[in-house]
Amino acid sequence: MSFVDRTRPDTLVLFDVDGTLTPARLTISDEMRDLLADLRKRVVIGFVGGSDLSKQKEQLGENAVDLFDFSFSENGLTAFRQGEKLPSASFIQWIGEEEYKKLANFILHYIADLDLPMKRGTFIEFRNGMINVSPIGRNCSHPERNEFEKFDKIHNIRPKFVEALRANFPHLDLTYSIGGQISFDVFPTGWDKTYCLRHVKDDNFKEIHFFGDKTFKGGNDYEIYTHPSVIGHSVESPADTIRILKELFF
Ligand code: M1P
Repeated sequence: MSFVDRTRPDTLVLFDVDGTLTPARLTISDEMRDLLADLRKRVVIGFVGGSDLSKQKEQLGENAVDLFDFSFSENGLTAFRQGEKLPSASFIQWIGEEEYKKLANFILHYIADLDLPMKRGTFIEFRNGMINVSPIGRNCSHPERNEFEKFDKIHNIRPKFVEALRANFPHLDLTYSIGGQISFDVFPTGWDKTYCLRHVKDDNFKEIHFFGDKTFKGGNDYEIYTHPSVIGHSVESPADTIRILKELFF
């Protein structure tokens, strides 16, 4: 299916989710939803986030996949084009059970030895295309996640954890990406947000725009933001995204 109903059918605009379309882990505003619906009359739109689809639906709405032409969860390891699921690759198949077991055991031991003000549950979230590691545990409350983020800024819990993983698993070609507030993603090198670009190749877009807030080196938007085929836009907040969209496309 092509995009001939758009005024600019050969332009694709991709958005990061947290900090770009919504505040971190919170829901999309009516203003942003309406603007995207208008934008979709002009160009082709998609989202690409590190989170899995269930979290993205909490933020963008249960019908997230229908509101966008392309939906990319886990950097595009789970992907939809106009509501239809595209083929995906699997982290566990890539790494193998034996290596994964060693990695998971190391992570859980490391967290057991961490002295944090609080710990909750779900320290490793096993996803299709990556694992997500959270020292405090993913099922902490919203105030607890804000508190952990502040604590981490002072004590560098996550950067030190990532260093320990790099030192102990040098033979695994893994990337560790601190994209949110309480966790980091672990995936094979190359399975960053540029992974999603392979799903849009056959559409031969003349322009691909990307909006993200973590566009600095080390941020989880950096690779796609600096990709040679992509026009990158660095934003500070969803309000900033709205401002730039209005300037560029309306
Ligand atoms: O989208 C950015 C990140 O959002 C969440 O991070 P956190 O829970 O730490 O704020 C996670 O879903 C993470 O995988 C994702 O990269």
